[in-house]
Amino acid sequence: MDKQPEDKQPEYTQTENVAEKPRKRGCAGHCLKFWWAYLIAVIVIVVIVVPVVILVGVPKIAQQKLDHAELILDSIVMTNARAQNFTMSINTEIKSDGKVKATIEPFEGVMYLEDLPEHKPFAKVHFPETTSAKSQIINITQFTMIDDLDAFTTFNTWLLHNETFRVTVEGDTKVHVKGIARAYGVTFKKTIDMPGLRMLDGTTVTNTTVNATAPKGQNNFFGTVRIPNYSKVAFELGNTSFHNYLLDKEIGTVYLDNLSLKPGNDNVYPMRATIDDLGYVTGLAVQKPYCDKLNGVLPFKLRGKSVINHGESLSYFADALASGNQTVQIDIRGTVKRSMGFTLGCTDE
Ligand SMILES: *[C@@H]1O[C@H](CO)[C@@H](O)[C@H](O)[C@H]1NC(C)=O
Ligand SMILES: *[C@@H]1O[C@H](CO)[C@@H](O)[C@H](O)[C@H]1NC(C)=O
Ligand SMILES: *[C@@H]1O[C@H](CO)[C@@H](O)[C@H](O)[C@H]1NC(C)=O
Ligand SMILES: *[C@@H]1O[C@H](CO)[C@@H](O)[C@H](O)[C@H]1NC(C)=O
Ligand SMILES: *[C@@H]1O[C@H](CO)[C@@H](O)[C@H](O)[C@H]1NC(C)=O
Ligand SMILES: *[C@@H]1O[C@H](CO)[C@@H](O)[C@H](O)[C@H]1NC(C)=O
Ligand SMILES: *[C@@H]1O[C@H](CO)[C@@H](O)[C@H](O)[C@H]1NC(C)=O
Ligand SMILES: *[C@@H]1O[C@H](CO)[C@@H](O)[C@H](O)[C@H]1NC(C)=O
Ligand SMILES: CC(=O)N[C@H]1CO[C@H](CO)[C@@H](O)[C@@H]1O
Repeated sequence: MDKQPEDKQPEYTQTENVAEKPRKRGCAGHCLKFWWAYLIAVIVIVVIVVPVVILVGVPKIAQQKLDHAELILDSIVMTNARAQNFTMSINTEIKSDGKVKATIEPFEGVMYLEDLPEHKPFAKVHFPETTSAKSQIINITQFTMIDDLDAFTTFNTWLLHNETFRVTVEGDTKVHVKGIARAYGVTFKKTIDMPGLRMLDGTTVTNTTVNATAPKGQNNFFGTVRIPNYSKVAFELGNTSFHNYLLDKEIGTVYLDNLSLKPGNDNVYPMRATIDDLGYVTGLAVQKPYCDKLNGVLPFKLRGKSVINHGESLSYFADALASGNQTVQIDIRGTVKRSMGFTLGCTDE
């Protein structure tokens, strides 16, 4: 077996040594003689190879190009929040290498939390027709039904709790490659890293006043709340209330009316609260270490209680807000001083 190629090689070299002209002449004669063989070869290429490329190669490339494209989330805005539906605006950018000219048919994509194994969709997004341009901005505003309340509540909970989390957008569509009449089925699947609200960390309550003469059950504590939003999601919650704790004891309810949160630091709302036992609060403020080391500042905790928007209870926000506590430091000594004009000291003094 080894010898055969060695034997053949000189033969081949010989034919190569023959001058170019005779070879051409040979070909002309040969081509004329075997024109039918060439015709068959061309037909075979057209009938078999081209369809194979079109049916197998192009769709593979189309899917690959789509897989390599990048989906960038600019913002999500949730408005008109109702118990079972809301309006979602989702602004995205799709980036690709732009090398294949193609259009992608409009399609419906589902959104789910990548890191939960069930991959239960919490929303559907209607993508318009897109192209394979290098960069394109896709801003979608759509009415959105909440088909799976549990999944949507879990999404809101993750959004509230996490620093970042992953959301996947997935849908089947068809791609039209320029110059080919056929449309190819492809899957659009992109996972994006979404910054979350970090449990509203950094929330501050300032400008606080207390009304010690307000009757029981009425608002007796007021202030200004500033809530940072580290996420890219803006949402309208509505009239919200929170359980208010001081050292594990529930002391009353905090209300933030017409609350909506947009990305950034600019979420400033008047706060009102009904504190059932003001004596407990001031009593603690005059005890060590609060009265000395902490200058009369007390750690209050807030946990979501209800979210009412245009008369409808939004459980998907309320349950998310109820799933964790946010601690806020409130200057009780300053509050009393501002409202009543005297300074709380330490009981020991
Ligand atoms: C959206 O929700 C509201 C309130 O729950 C309801 O009245 C309305 O019919 C819903 N819209 C659609 C299109 O389902
Ligand atoms: C899409 O939304 C972005 C903000 O996310 C905005 O800057 C841009 O102007 C919008 N483009 C269109 C075409 O609406
Ligand atoms: C996001 O937060 C939820 C609720 O606290 C937690 O169960 C989940 O593991 C977090 N996911 C990530 C990716 O951090
Ligand atoms: C302080 O609170 C009062 C009501 O208690 C409000 O009228 C005022 O605008 C607040 N000031 C700031 C700077 O938030
Ligand atoms: C405190 O509450 C009482 C009863 O609601 C009210 O009459 C009074 O004006 C309030 N005081 C202040 C300073 O707001
Ligand atoms: C919130 O804090 C209160 C009081 O300390 C505690 O009873 C409750 O279990 C906490 N809830 C969560 C979800 O952490
Ligand atoms: C809340 O918004 C509604 C209109 O959306 C308005 O009528 C109402 O006065 C607002 N309430 C507060 C406390 O800002
Ligand atoms: C919040 O409550 C006030 C008073 O009841 C009401 O006027 C307002 O419309 C409510 N806001 C929303 C967003 O439902
Ligand atoms: C997108 C955006 O504005 N994010 C902001 C959310 O809030 C935090 C804290 O206030 C800011 O640092 C982010 O820049």
